[in-house]
Amino acid sequence: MNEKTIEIKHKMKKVLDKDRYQHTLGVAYTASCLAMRYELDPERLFLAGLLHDCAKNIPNGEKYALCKKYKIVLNEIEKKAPSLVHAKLGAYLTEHTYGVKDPEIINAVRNHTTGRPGMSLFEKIIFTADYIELHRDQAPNLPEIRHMAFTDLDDAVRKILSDTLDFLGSKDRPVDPMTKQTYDYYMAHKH
Ligand code: DGI
Ligand code: FE
Ligand code: FE
Repeated sequence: MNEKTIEIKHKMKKVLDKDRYQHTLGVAYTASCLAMRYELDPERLFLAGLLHDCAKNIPNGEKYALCKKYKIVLNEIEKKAPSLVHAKLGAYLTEHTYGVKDPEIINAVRNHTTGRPGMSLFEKIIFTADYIELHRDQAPNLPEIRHMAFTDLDDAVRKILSDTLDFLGSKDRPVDPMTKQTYDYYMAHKH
């Protein structure tokens, strides 16, 4: 691993709590395995996995203050649901605080929570690795989705989105329009 990756790993250990850091390592290793499967650069995916939740442990009030300071535009749902904000804020910090200029990495961090229609392979790997890594144990259908991730990544993305929409519905949480648009896109683009 190159110096930059090791430096970012040390920084994430400092800014994340214990469980979040373990999840982060899980995403990094899972994303690098998926990169091997789909013939992308495993270390680049490892670095994206390390950074994907870099803004997660910032207190909610501070998250919103930082978005204002950095002129990050939030939609109406993001303004009300703090759990969504770490994605866009994390993309900004990836570039400007952690100095990672690789646009694929920045994009993958930005879109890792809601996905987006027409994700790149790189983005789909981070989106999926976040959901299936080893420390995840609450989501339904994990064995099936873990298998799909290595056989048909788009099927995995579809199942993650439909299970996420079911989960949000069951909790009466507002759905980000991007989550719904991503779901509609992948349902309309089956192979
Ligand atoms: O940051 P992680 O916990 O690793 O995972 P994540 O970035 O996928 O964030 C998951 C959280 O985001 C989870 O609490 C569900 C929530 N979420 C995902 N899509 C939506 C959403 N919350 C709302 N309100 N609306 C969404 O569309
Ligand atoms: Fe996240
Ligand atoms: Fe995550």
